[in-house]
Amino acid sequence: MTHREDFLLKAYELGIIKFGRFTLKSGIESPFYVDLRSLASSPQLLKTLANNLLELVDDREFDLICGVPYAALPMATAMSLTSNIPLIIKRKENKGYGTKRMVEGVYQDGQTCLLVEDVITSGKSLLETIDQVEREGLVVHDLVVVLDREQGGIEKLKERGFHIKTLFTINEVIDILHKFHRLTDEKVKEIKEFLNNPPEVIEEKRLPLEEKKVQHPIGKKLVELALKKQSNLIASADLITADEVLRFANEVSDHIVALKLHSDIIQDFSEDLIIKLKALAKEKEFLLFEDRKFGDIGNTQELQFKRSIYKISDWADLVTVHPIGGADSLKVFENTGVVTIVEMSSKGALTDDYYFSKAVNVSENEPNVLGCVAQRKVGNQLLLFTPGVNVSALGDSKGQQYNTPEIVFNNYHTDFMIVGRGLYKAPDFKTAAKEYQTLGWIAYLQSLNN
Ligand code: 5BU
Repeated sequence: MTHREDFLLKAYELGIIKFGRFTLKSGIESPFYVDLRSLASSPQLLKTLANNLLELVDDREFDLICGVPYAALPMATAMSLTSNIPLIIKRKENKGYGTKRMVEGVYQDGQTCLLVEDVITSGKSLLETIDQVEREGLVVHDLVVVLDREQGGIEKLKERGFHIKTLFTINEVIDILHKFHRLTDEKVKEIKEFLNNPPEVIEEKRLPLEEKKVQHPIGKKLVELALKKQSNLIASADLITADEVLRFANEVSDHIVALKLHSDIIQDFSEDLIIKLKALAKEKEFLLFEDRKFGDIGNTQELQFKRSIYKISDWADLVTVHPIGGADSLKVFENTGVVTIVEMSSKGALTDDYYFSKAVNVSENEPNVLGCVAQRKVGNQLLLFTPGVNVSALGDSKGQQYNTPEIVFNNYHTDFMIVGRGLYKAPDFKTAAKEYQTLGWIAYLQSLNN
């Protein structure tokens, strides 16, 4: 018996793989179920496993080892103890209390880290994990995985340039268990059939804009404009004088579906500016979007919306609102389309998973909410707006984090990208807007086929 076989049989005794009928997270019925968490119950096996995993990457260099809870956490800890490479921990979920970071431990921007995972299936969740780890400023090149369920994950990660090694494939595990009479011929046949023809996971597909379930008239208008202009670009005119805003708006107007303002940063804001912007918006067909980020009780929001010197209710087609004040606070915006902020783009934002899911829920049930701002998928009921898009920077020194149009359309299934400095810091506003328009539209079309 080889060392590998010996290890596997002992691990099998611990219960790392069970046979029967199991409904997986994806809804698929599987004839086996893998759970490597029990490996931690045998210190000897865990040590052997740690050594085996380290051997897979002994030609590689990295500063940190990152364990992904729960199963891989003791493995990564054991690897760290053996190799003296410091450990960091990727949170499973940020539940809404305690620290806001997704990765815990001592680390610095730019450090490289080896990611340790228990099982890889399609690779999708591992890619999400990598994304979250890299968002904390770490660099991932290397991954080790204990078990490959052989459903395309390895290929997907290799294609993206990752150096990924696995200890066992599921077929190998089945063969070893068969060889040592832990599985009958019949069971092996059933499992192999399942492995050779894995049932397809039916994911909620990204719907093209025209098929999104948008009821709100402003939402419909926005979709109509996007299709007509072939643009999903919203320009953020974060400029501080009326002249600058107007010049910018004029130059980008052919390429955008909406102009987003922070009216309270415009030092000489006046009714005249609004009259001119409204005329331009009408002529060039775009909407006016006030990024006011209301965040109060309904009554105060109503006053801010209607009675402030900016008279937002007179001109804004769309406004942003933090749904933090609860569903009723969203009802005061009359016919203006409400875009809730369910997640922010900045580093360390407190809009974690817990807040996000509750905020999406409130948004989906409020008829005057047509969409939301987030950095991840929200489903097909809401239009998704994503800021933090820039093709030539990763972020700024004040916490902003950037993604490319490819990422936001393909990975987050966003509907509209919001670009500020990528446009108004460009030497030529019009050329920049045209470029972002093209990049955004191509990425959107690509994302429909993914
Ligand atoms: P930038 O220059 O592209 O970083 O500007 C982004 C704009 O989007 C800016 O007006 C922000 O206030 C706005 N924004 C954001 O960046 N991130 C968020 O999560 C939200 C709004 Br909500």
